[in-house]
Amino acid sequence: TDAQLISYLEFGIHLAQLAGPVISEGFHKRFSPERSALLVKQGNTVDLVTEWDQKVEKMVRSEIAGKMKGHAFIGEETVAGGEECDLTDLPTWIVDPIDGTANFVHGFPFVAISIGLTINQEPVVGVIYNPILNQLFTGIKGHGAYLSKIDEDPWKQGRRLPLSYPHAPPPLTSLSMALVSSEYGSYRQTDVIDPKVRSMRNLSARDPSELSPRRATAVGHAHGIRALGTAALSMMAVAQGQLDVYWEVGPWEWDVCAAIVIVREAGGVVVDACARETTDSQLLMGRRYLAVRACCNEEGDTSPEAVKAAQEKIIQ
Ligand code: LIP
Repeated sequence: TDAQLISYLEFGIHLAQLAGPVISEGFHKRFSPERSALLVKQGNTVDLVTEWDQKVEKMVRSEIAGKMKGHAFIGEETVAGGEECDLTDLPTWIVDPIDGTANFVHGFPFVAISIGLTINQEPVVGVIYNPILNQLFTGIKGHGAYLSKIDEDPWKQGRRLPLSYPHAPPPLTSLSMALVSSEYGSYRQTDVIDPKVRSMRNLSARDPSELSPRRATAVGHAHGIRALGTAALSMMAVAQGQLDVYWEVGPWEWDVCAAIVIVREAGGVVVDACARETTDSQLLMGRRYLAVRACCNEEGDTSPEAVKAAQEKIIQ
């Protein structure tokens, strides 16, 4: 029921309130003498895990086990530790304790805990909290998405997403006006990186056939490409209307579960980046994501042409 979903969102905010101070403490202590203990795993030299990722996940997981009987849990560090975590129809908390771990290690302040809830394998509640910038993003399926501070009531004191400054951004009918975000990710084999580089080239390079102004506005290159280092917060930039498009192949369900709810509740779309037809469960577990901001066209929806254009530019 709606009341139940609201109580799950409140519980998600409670988890963010517990985790926030621990993440902040780690972030600010990272140059202290104990910093040598910061990295706990470096099998893949760019897929970083710190003692704070593990500490936060342990804390959140035991709080869920204690207070949400019968619910399941999927967490980045739990899976990394070798536990089987299949997605079932049970209410399932899908958590990345620190999304943007490389940012955390380097002191780039885009780090967040991402807490999603699925019911019947469908993302229904999302809570994303960046404790460094004190930004709390929340969403419930069918009830809108909000940006607030951690100690505020999202509905009474928060701002509904997408933000408008004070006017909504214009419709996004092609990529030629878009600010696009993507990532190289943590798999750096050339056969993974090369197609991403080609997609970025397609998005940014100016083709001689695009020199005529008429054609340039139809299919031209994007205004710019950004890489924030966190799937969750990149998608929150899309939800706010600050970025037009986010796409990435490679993130996991804990990076995007909460963000899928929030982007959609902010009027945007999240679909398979390779244009496959998917159920929500296949999308969530599929590791290929394309999010496009709301654009308030005549129908009030994100234009299907913009989504199609993005998919065509990106697919290799
Ligand atoms: C990271 C993502 C990032 C992606 C990395 C990684 P982590 O999550 O948010 O966008 O490019 O591959 O998955 O490891 O910082 O939790």
